Amino acid sequence: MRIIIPLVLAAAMLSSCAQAPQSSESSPSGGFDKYDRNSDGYLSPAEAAHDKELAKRFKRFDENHDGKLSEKEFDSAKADQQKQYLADSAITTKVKTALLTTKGIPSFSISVETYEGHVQLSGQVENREQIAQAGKVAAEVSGVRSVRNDLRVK
Ligand SMILES: [Ca+2]
Ligand SMILES: [Ca+2]
Repeated sequence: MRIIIPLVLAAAMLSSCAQAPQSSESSPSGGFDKYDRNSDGYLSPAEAAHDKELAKRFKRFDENHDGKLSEKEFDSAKADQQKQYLADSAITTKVKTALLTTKGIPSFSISVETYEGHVQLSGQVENREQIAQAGKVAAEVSGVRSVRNDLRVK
């Protein structure tokens, strides 16, 4: 019994460790300590580099231009990332709805992805007219900045 209990504990710890990255990614802000590897209270460009979204926002959110992100600057960058993610999700939903409510488009065969307002359509449809029409419908949705139409005829 003495052996079994620590094993169960170890298994529980392992499974909670495995879940940790997932839960921290879904939180809108926070996780600063995870990024601040040398624990100096700031993020250097190198520390931010492994997170593509954070690296992209580094300069814009370094408000005092000291070449590093404070926790407050980091929180602003993460909040902006979350805002962008929600805006993109809303656009994806609107495009899907527009496709669904347009007659003659096999909307269930079309997958929609949005990144910073740029929409990508992919999947297989029956003919070239459907490809053109789906692209047109997507482009007309508000908030869409561009459409990459990767639809193919079956
Ligand atoms: Ca640091
Ligand atoms: Ca700064």
